[in-house]
Amino acid sequence: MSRKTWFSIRMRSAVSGVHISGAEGIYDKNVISNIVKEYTQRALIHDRGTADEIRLTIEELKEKPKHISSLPLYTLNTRNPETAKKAALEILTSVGITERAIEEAFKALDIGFTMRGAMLMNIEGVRLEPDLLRGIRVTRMGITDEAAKDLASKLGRLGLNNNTVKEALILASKVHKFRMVLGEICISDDPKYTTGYVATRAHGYIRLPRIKKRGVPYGGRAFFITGGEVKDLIKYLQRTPVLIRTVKPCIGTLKLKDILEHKASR
Ligand code: PML
Repeated sequence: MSRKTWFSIRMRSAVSGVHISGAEGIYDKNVISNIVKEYTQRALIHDRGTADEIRLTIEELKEKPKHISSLPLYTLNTRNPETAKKAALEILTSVGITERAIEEAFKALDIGFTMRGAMLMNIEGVRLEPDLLRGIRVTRMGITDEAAKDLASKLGRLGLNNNTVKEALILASKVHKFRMVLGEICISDDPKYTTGYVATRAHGYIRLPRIKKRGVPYGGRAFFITGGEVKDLIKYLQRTPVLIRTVKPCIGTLKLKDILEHKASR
């Protein structure tokens, strides 16, 4: 029996050199042309503008994707950037990340431009990625068709069945499968999208509405890491193909105390 061939399809679009949208997934060969059409449309009709440059990469995977489950998803009812930051501090310090590191991450995310990839920080806030301007871009992740249906239905019940939430959850689920990663904070660079998230393996993916003010055109991601070889982590984030096959619960709004008391079982 021949082995199934998977393709990683990645899209990045820009207007006048400024990034406006991106998408990626792992797909069967038969659907490549449909996905190319879908991603191209997405770049052309993005509400941040019509792309004048669309880069598509279609690459056969030489390695069989690892199957993983998604992080469970929750939403906190944070009312403004201050309460969102306070929640992020409480959640991330509860897994051993220092306040200093979290403050450093918030400062770097508010510096006024968006890096192409994520920052890697140790739990004291020291940056560890080799290129401090580009960061580390997580790639080669996707979701099986069956899990995608399940995720769409779970998110649909919460009114959250959109590409932004799905793709961020898939990315975070890949990242947190690697034991060196203790936590993550993410703020969208879309000026109209004000919900960010923090994630840990212990708590899951926790959405933080109103983490930034409307109109702010930058954001980014920071991964807090501990122990192990940074180069192994970078190789995993950039090159190891991962497919979500099981979808953990997606729950509506919870209180911070519920999140802190109830750690996810993975
Ligand atoms: C991004 O642009 O990749 C960040 C998306 C954050 C999504 C947060 C959410 O609504 O769950």
